Amino acid sequence: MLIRSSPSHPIQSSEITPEATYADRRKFLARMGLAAIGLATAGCGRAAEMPAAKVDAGGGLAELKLSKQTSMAGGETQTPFDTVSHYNNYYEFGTDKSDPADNAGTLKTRPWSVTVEGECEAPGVLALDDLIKPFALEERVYRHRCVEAWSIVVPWVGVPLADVLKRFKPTSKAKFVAFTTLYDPQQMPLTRRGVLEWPYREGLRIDEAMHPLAFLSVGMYGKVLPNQNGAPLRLTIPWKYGFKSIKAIVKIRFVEQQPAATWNHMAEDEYGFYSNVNPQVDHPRWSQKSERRLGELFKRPTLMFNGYPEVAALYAGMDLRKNF
Ligand SMILES: Nc1nc2c(c(=O)[nH]1)N[C@H]1C(S)=C(S)[C@@H](COP(=O)(O)O)O[C@H]1N2
Ligand SMILES: [Mo]
Repeated sequence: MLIRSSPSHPIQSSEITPEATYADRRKFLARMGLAAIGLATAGCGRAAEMPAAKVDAGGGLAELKLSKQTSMAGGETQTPFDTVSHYNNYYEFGTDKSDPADNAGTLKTRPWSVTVEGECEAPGVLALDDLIKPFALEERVYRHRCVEAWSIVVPWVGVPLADVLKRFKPTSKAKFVAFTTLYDPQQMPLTRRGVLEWPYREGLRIDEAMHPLAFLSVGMYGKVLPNQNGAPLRLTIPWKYGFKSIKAIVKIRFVEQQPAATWNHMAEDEYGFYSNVNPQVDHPRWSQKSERRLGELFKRPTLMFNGYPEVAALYAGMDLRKNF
């Protein structure tokens, strides 16, 4: 997911295909103008400080107690923890794959609170602990595929997104759910370079968000998430390209209209709102037919919905070539 951040930050080389080198530079610069406005007004989205969460009581990489473990990656070999925690996309902490592991230590993940608002009967600002505690933590081994055509298999720890969302009693007007990452230039100094529109935003249609596979992760490999993987709370949507799985969530908003999502908003011709993994729809600049599992030499064919056909019913009647 490499992009041209400014004339002084040329495209950086990477072993995989860059996710977003903008073909239309003028369009991109216009977008950066919008990003500058975002910078000026940022900070408002930050939730108030709440008591410390206890999911990571040991501090750092504490062990998590699991209620159940489910392999949902067809028994495929898990990618080593070291790979998953040192090959990341998290542009708030730099655009090289090794940057987040090097730089995300400045993110303060405790205390942490999440604001839930919009079209729901029970909005609120909850400490992470209060948001997650009512539910038994489970482990889900999921395939995870980046739009850049690399993939990993990860044992995530967390709770079904639907369980968490239902507590807030979304109304019939809640057609979509919008998610926002923390935006704090003190903790994320590299965001001052621009690169993306901050805060990072993503969205799901409500039925996608309520699908049993949609997951909110607080850990991986039995431990609390490393900062670079989205601590303390991130989405894990296994049938969609990785950029839908937003990290460091501070706000969840139920909305009536399709919300803006960062990559889709910056380059809608390259990153659709739905972004279901679909080997039949190439990215305008590279094929999506195959992918490289990190650590493996040869590419493998990419599977429709990333190998999760149970989500197909969500898209019945939709043209998935247009709604890519
Ligand atoms: N806030 C935020 N969330 C983000 C990103 C980001 O840059 N910022 N990158 C996305 C992309 S492109 C991918 S592929 C996944 C990577 O998750 P991982 O580093 O845990 O593998 O995070 C997604 N979530
Ligand atoms: Mo990605």
